[in-house]
Amino acid sequence: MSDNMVSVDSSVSPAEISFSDVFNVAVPFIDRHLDEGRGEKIAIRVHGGGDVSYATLAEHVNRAGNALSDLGINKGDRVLMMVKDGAEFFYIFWGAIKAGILPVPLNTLLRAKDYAFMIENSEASGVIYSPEFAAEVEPAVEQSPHKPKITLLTEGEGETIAKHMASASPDLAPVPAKAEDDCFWLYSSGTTGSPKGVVHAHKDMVVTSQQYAVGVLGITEDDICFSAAKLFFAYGLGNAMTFPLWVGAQAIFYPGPPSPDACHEVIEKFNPTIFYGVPTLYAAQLKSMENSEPDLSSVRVCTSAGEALPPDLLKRWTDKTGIPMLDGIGTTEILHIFLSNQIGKVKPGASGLVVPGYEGKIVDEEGQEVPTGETGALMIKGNSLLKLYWRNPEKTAEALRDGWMYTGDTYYVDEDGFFFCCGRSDDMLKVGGIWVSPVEIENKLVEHPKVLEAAIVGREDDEQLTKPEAFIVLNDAGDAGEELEAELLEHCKSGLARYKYPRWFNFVDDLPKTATGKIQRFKLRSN
Ligand code: 3UK
Repeated sequence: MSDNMVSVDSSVSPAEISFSDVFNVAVPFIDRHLDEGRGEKIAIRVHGGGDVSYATLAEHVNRAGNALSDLGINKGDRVLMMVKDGAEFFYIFWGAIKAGILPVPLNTLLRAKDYAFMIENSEASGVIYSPEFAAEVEPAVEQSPHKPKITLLTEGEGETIAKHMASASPDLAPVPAKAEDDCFWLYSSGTTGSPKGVVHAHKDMVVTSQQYAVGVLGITEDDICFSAAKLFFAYGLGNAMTFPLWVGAQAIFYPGPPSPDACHEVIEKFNPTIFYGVPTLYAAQLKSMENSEPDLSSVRVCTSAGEALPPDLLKRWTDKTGIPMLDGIGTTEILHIFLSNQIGKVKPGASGLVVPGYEGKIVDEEGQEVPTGETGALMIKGNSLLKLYWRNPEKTAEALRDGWMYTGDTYYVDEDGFFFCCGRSDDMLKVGGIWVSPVEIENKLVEHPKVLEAAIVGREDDEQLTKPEAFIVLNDAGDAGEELEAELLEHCKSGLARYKYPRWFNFVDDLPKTATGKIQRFKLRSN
């Protein structure tokens, strides 16, 4: 095989994927489309913005890669991206990879404190951010003891990557790499402790695209992809970037918050064929459709991930729209979905079957596989697992066990091979598909002068979707009441990412604890 090639043998199931010895993944995802005659085809359409062809995409990727190198960013360096959905995200992400630099897309809903940690932890050489996020990114760069070589806006006034790209060369040879080499990072959070840098290799995006997008969704170059989940989530990154680029399809972007009405407007305007959402959004879309009748007929399939899809929500969605919805579970560490329902093979309440190419098993505390129908820890094997958590050998060893990934999810598998989710084995919550650590909200609450202790647990709302509930011990029980609730709500919202606040408050006399003083959150859960 010549350099930078990947070959897929689909005559066998699961398809066999092999890589050339020299392999930079930017070539098959970006440059290949020019060789295959897609230069004029529109790759990216942005609501309220323009269209970008595959030829323009390839040129801007080269310019971005050159601009980063010209600015003194070296091979292997990390560049943090707090970048909104749109073409610039593609340019920076792929330009970095083509130049051998590691892009690290970050959740754009985070706060300065979170970014300061990530700048320091990754020892980032560069920080590139959309103007919309300046208020959190700029103080983070100030606060961090580690100073990136460059801090650049994507566009607008002042020093921007766009200006550097304009004067950079439009030609860039891919930096030689290997399929197993570090390619990009994402950050993942845990119950306690700080977020962990998840290191992915060049091959991983090929594996997820081929195994899930082609294997399960049957994606082709005629598809048009629209993901309500943003590009900085592993879910969105696959949905709207790697999957369409893998087959030469088209992606649609809406740069703002994905409200139900905004999603409906985008679907009516751009006619996507695949829509990727999360249960919380689907529930809100159904609510909005009580008063409106959006035309969703372009969509041939929608996917649900990030949190479990309640069977009732699935039923109401299919009754109302007739569009098949596939629940599937993925993780940042495995990069995308590894258990999924399939078109024509859906069991309500199940996360689905193992995606061909992965292996799944349920084990007990000793690591022994349990019989069908019994609950245990979900373990996954496959070719897109993280290489390691950056500078965290303990967590890496906990997660990767003899080539299997310990997901932290509790599951059972039925006689037909469908996997059913029974919750997390830690106290982490998924709220609207996004990680929420109970400890982080608890710590914030305890910062309030009237709060002595706090515990956060997940509680299902009337749509069976998990939201945070607070149990609070006050210094002075007499302060309890609606006024204090409002104050604590504001306190959380002002210091934490916007989605990390309790939806219910309970003032209690004490919290259940172990002999060693650890809060027993499971005793507070009502479901
Ligand atoms: C939970 C689910 C039940 C589960 C993700 C699609 O969510 C993604 O990645 P994260 O790292 O979170 C992973 C955790 O989220 N989860 C995700 N999907 C489901 N639980 N049913 C589901 N369908 O606890 C898992 O361990 O944020 C989703 C594709 C790529 C992803 N990274």
